Amino acid sequence: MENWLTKRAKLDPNKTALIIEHSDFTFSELNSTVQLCAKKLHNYIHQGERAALFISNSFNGYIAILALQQIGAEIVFLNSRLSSDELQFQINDSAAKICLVDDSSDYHNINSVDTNKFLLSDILSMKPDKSFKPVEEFDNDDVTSIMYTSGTSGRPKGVLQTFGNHFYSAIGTSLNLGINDKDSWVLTVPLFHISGFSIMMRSLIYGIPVYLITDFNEEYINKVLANERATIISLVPTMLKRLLNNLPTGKHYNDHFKCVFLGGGPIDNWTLLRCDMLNIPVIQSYGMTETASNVVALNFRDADRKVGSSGQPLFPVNLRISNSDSEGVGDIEIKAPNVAKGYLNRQDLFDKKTTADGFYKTGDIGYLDDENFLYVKGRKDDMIISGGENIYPEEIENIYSKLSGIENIFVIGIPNDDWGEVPVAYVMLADDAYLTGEDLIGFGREKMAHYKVPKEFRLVKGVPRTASGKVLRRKFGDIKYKQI
Ligand code: S0N
Ligand code: AMP
Ligand code: MG
Ligand code: MG
Repeated sequence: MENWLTKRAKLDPNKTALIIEHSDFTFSELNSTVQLCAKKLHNYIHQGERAALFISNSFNGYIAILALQQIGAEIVFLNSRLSSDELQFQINDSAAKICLVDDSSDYHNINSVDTNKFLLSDILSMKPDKSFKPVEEFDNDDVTSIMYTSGTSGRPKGVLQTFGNHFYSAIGTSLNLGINDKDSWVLTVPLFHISGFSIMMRSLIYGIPVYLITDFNEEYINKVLANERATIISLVPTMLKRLLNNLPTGKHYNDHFKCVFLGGGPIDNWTLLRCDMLNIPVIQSYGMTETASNVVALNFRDADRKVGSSGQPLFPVNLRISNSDSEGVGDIEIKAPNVAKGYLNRQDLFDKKTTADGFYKTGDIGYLDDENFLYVKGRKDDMIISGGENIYPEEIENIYSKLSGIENIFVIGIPNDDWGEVPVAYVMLADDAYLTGEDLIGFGREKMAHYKVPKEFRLVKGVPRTASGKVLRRKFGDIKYKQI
């Protein structure tokens, strides 16, 4: 396909592409700004090389992403909440040639990472490489973005997302939502997650404006939704609840507002009911980093009738339930052109998650009703979702087991009103050890993203196990413990 940005700038030069606070940019202006940035970046990074990005949802971050695509460099998206160790692993694993750092983000943790770092503001004041030419084509099979995701064993893996993945994802989404040229999308989910980056790609593919929100501030976002001509906003459940709790009484969103596009984790029926009472349409969706955003979503016709369902598989998506029990509940498997190419350096692990007939095994459990609507029931593994961020107990346990004084530690998720779930730890200390909760929290905050640090440490003598010794995390509710 022709380069999406230059193509869109030709098709809709004068249409608004990006709105950020009080400034807006047409596709033609966006294109010129991006091309200039690409010329400057081209002094350091070339086609086929990899650049890591440590950015917040800023204007410079947005431009840098698009500029790297113009160069034909692969973008390694770093989650800005990660610890230095976690960032260092991803920089090394991806062999990123440079790391671009946003001035407006809190770059404390990236500072101590050993890599070839550049502040975006410094790049922007550099001399352009006049010989630079943008890539002519975005090839369906070319990787454009890499996003790391954890798992039950080992270190996080870089998910390889191609232009084709993003294209089919955008097409499936628009066929479902019925996007037209009057639509616009509010981008407040992080750009470094597929929830956020996919909105940028949709903007180019559909030719619609993005309202870029730099910081998640519920009051400000409610004002944008009330006063601007914004039609869609992507949110995770935690964000939606915060918006509802800050909605001025009786205040509705603007007349053109179509829906909250909700994803990233399960939502409770009470919140959906509140939205219904407030006349805020919610379109639930289901998707993941490995499928370059949603693969299943509700539609406007059925949203009220199918409360609790994530919707039907999108047009390009083939979804099936395998190994189902007598109630039809089983493993959710997906075959679609938006399923990622694989895991960087760990194709073996991706292959293990792919069936012989080419379906991706999501690790999620659910069922399809008689009208093919999906109900997600949970996960096969013990993954915890806190505010849209995934936490793997095994990862936390591995880090803590290296702390002297800890004999054994197990992490589980417990329900939490704000975050959906939060991690708590069950700890067995060595005989002569003395560790306070503060020590344990302090250790965790150094080593891992703060959202992964258990909210509570519960001192126990042992944990429930099966006869064969397998830990029964689902029985932890019965254990007597002392909080430390
Ligand atoms: C909810 C958010 C905004 C909360 O962040 P906030 O309030 O801005 O935090 P900070 O001010 O930075 O920090 C304050 C304290 O809060 C801690 N903290 C931050 N986040 C979390 C968290 N998630 N859990 C627990 N604690 C958290 C900070 O650590 C800090 O504490 P201290 O001071 O102690 O450090 C933020 O978490 C957020 O942006 N969440 C959303 C993430 C997200 O987008 N996830 C989705 C990932 N999945 C996908 O992308 C696939 C699905 C998908 O594509 C999709 C998803 C949603 C909608 C649409 C789609 C789609 O298909 O298109
Ligand atoms: P990530 O790869 O970080 O985007 O996480 C994707 C995971 O979030 C999925 O595999 C599911 O476990 C979970 N998830 C996404 N959407 C939903 C949903 N609608 N209901 C329940 N869980 C969801
Ligand atoms: Mg904040
Ligand atoms: Mg996640």
